[in-house]
Formats: sequence, C-alpha cells, structure tokens
Amino acid sequence: MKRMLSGIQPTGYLTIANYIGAIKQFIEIQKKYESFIFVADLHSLTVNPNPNHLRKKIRETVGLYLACGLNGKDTYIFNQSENIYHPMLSWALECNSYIGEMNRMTQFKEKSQKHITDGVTTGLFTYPVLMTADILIYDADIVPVGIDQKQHVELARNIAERFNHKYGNTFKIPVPLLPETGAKIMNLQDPTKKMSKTDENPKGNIYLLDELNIARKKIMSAITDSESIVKFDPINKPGISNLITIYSSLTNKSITIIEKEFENANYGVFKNKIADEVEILLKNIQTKYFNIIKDDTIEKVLDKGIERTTQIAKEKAYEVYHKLGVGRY
Ligand code: AQP
Repeated sequence: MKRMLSGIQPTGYLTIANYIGAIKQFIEIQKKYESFIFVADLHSLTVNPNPNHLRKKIRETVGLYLACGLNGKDTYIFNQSENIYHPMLSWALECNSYIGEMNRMTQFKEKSQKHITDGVTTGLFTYPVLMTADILIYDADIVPVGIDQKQHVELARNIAERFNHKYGNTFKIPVPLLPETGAKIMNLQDPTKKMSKTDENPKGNIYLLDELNIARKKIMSAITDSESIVKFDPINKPGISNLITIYSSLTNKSITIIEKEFENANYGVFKNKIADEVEILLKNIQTKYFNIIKDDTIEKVLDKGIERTTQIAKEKAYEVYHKLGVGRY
C-alpha cells in the first residue's frame, strides 16, 4: 500500500487555513494510503516556544486532528519528538545537503525576519532537513501540504535523489500534494499575506477553536473592496477571492458556480453564507474535540502511532547509517 505522510507544528492555534490546506486532504486520503500524521513538536522548537504552552498545544493538535476526522485506526498519529530516529536520520542528511540549499528556502527568509528581534536559531535554518528526514524515513509516496511547504518537499526530493545516486537506492522520491482549492488561504485583514497560526492579529485568522459568534464576526469584517461584485480575481480583488476560495473548499462548489450563485448578491449576503458554512464546520469540530479531550483517547492514539512508526523509522535510519559506514549496524 502506498504511504502518505504529513505533519503540523503545534505552534499558535490551528486555523481554518491549516484545515483547508492540509488536514482536509489528510482525511480524504487516509483510507486510500497507509497514513502517518505527526505533531511536529521538534520543528516548533525552532522558534523557542514556552514549554508549558507547547505541552498543551501538542495535545490540542492531536485532539483537533481527531475532531477534524482523522481516524486513529486508519492513521498512525504520533509525536515527532518521541521518535528518536527522525533526528538520527536528519543528522545524516544534514551532512548530505548544502548551506546554499537552505539559503534558498523562502520560509526561512520569511520566518527569520519575523524572529529577528528574539534571535534566529540555527534550527530554523536547518529544519527543512529534519522535515526531509520526517518524509524519507517512511518512504512516503505523497506529502499533502499547503503551498508554503511545497518547496520543502521539493528539497526532500532533491536530497533523496542525491543520496540514492551516491549510496545506492535507499529512499522513495516523495511527491507534494496540494489541494485543488485553498493551497494558500490568505489573512482576512490583509489578503496579500497568508493566514498563519502564529500571526499576531487574531482578527485575520479563523481558529478551529474560535467561538462561533467570533468566527462569524471575523468573516463579516474581512477586508474586501469597494465594488461589491462576487468575482474571483486574486490580483485586483484579493479579499473577495480569498473568501470565494474558503467557501469553495467548504462547500466543494466550483468558483464558476459560486460566482453564478452570488451574481446578484452584495458582499454582506455572501459573507453571511460563508459564515454559515464556517459555523457548521467549527461546531462539528468543536463538539467532537471537547468530547475527545475528556478521556484517554489521545494517549491511546499516540501510543499506537509511536509503536508502529518507531519500527519503520528505526529500520530506515540504521540502513542509512550502515550505508554511510558509521556504527556497527
Ligand atoms: N495559509 C495557508 N493556506 C493553506 N495551507 C496552509 N498551511 C499553512 N498555512 C496555510 C498548511 O498547513 C500546514 C501547517 O504546517 P506547519 O505547522 O509546519 O506551519 P506553516 O506551514 O508555517 O503554517 P502556519 O499556519 O503559517 O504556521 P506558523 O504560524 O506556525 O508558521 C502545512 O501543510 C501548510 O502548508
């Protein structure tokens, strides 16, 4: 069976952009592929989070994965830091990748600007290699991600190809999988930048755990334009185009159908319709989430996930170390 792998960092609060760009795809794919979804807690160390906050966020992320529809039976859900073979492989790959490659990562350029005052860590620079290890260690066939992570999956492909060429066939070459709609959901208050869970202004983000009336208010006050024509035109009408994308992803209606449906409607009417869809989604997720966190479901799912993923990862990490000539494997 082919394999799917992906993960999300437990930083900030998960947003509807993380849902549309990533989680929705995980759920659609989990029945067709052997699926591995992790909480990227090691990646979140790159920006020095508060330890108590991080501990809470890890559980919250797993709870939200399950509440969104990931199934602990079909999918192995695990915590990245509990699988010691990821950093073990990462080190081997760091020694087979180049500073020039890291310098080209646009996420590093953006995030290092964001964290310039509190210090840019070495981890932020090298974490794309850890992400490469996360993917290659499972011989993943596909990696569902939003557009901002596509470049990192391409790096993983390059590193895998180079390693295979140098040391013999070792890794499968992974393919990034982007959603047809919603690979880059934009900020509601500034539709020229992407919605991001660690953004400082909460008004630009819809969080999966937002109170329903707050989420509605955020949609109703989303920045649009003065035309009041529901038309998809990301260059000239980025705000309304972003709302169309969100609506399209949540209803599975095409953009053409949506433009037709709202051709005589003003923005207020359209926004109310989107807010209804967002409310349905959040209510469903939140009802499940608050049930899931009541008992030990999260622990059981993580225990099962780490058991299986450790077996697979250990084998690949030792295979690589053997090929590199280190240790006595
Ligand atoms: N705006 C977005 N539109 C569509 N997909 C998105 N993703 C993130 N933002 C959008 C996808 O969600 C997953 C989260 O990956 P991550 O936690 O490793 O961090 P990220 O890509 O840096 O996402 P954020 O929300 O911007 O997090 P912070 O604020 O922590 O940096 C990925 O599949 C991503 O593509």
